[in-house]
Amino acid sequence: MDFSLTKEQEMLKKLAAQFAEEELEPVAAEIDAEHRFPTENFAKMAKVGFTGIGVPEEFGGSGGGMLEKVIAVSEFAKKCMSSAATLSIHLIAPHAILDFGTKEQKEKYLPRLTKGGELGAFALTEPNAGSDAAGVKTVAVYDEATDEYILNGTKCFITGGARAGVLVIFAMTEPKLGTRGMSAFIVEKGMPGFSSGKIEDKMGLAGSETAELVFEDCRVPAANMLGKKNKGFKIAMMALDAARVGVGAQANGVAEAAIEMSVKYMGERVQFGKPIGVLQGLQWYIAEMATKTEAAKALVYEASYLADAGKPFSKEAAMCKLNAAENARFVTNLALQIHGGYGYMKDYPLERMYRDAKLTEIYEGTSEIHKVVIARAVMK
Ligand code: COS
Repeated sequence: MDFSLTKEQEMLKKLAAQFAEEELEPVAAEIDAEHRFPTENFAKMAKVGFTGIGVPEEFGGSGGGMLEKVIAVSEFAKKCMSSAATLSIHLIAPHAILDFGTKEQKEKYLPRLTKGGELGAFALTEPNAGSDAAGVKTVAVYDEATDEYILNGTKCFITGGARAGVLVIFAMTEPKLGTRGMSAFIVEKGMPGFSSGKIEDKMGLAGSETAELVFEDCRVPAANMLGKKNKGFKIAMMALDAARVGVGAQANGVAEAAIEMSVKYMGERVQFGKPIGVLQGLQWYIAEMATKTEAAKALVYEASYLADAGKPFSKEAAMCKLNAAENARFVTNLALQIHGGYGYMKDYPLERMYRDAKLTEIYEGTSEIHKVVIARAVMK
């Protein structure tokens, strides 16, 4: 497998790195401290075309595929994990609409989510349906008189949910059928009966916003069903496969940045009359951090390659996310250790990166769920 980037991908990498340095890094600490979603940065991402990655130009997108998403998200994560997560999670909705939507749905919603600058959200999780995604209790009942579905239920932990203009949400259309009774819907902000509730106060990724969503007799036109009736669970799983590669990219970006910071610090910090970089114990930390991160990147690239080639990649998505997330926690922890007391202080970005990295082991499927997915694929 050849993972070398094309000229266009190299240009994208450079553009994303520059954007991250000029627009994201300057506010990264502030949005973390203030738990503020940087609306202005999302608008800039849309202007440059990042919010349309993976969507063809005819729908307002910037083209490209999974690898382009990985490149941009990784570069963002080096400077601001909250912004990388915002982009990565935003892209789930337009990609699901592109993959499963009708021509009308694509024409109506994709331009809004790409160059239009509206945030997208993906709402599957509920208070009692986290790892057990089939436990969704939100129901959608068809009203023949109006050709609408009436949605009732509550979603939780939805990234960008309170701000999103267009959301892909999941509800049971035939609850007794379990995974075969779930359907996907495109819901718009402002639809009567749809509101947002509690905004979560999180340990990390504080510059991305996590909301509860409430559906009370929310009427959604039947034309907004995404994909076929009762086929929503597969849409959710396939969207999550792609999303997990995005989390792998976030994890690798933060790990790469932590290594770079550690190497720099080891050259500058003098103890016992010498830079601490001469200490072999710390050099071994760097060797391990770098080796594991290269391996994690290779797995993310492999999953991207398979996805872009139209081949199955569920197992590889789970593997790359599991591995990259564990590595991001491992690397940010050691980087913080190398920085000693300074690493623990808010003056340095490492304590934020450490808190942010932790979430990659939890969201878009916990590490334990990925082991379930991987074991099922390997042992089938
Ligand atoms: N792609 C396509 N189809 C898939 C799939 C995938 N990645 N994973 C499962 N399916 C299909 C199965 O083939 C099966 O199809 P049939 O009904 O035709 O047999 C159906 O979906 C049900 O699959 P399964 O029996 O494996 O479902 P489970 O209830 O056992 O759940 C796990 C599987 C645990 C993997 C799933 O619930 C999961 O991923 N949970 C984590 C959810 C998550 O990541 N949440 C994060 C937040 S999202 S806001």
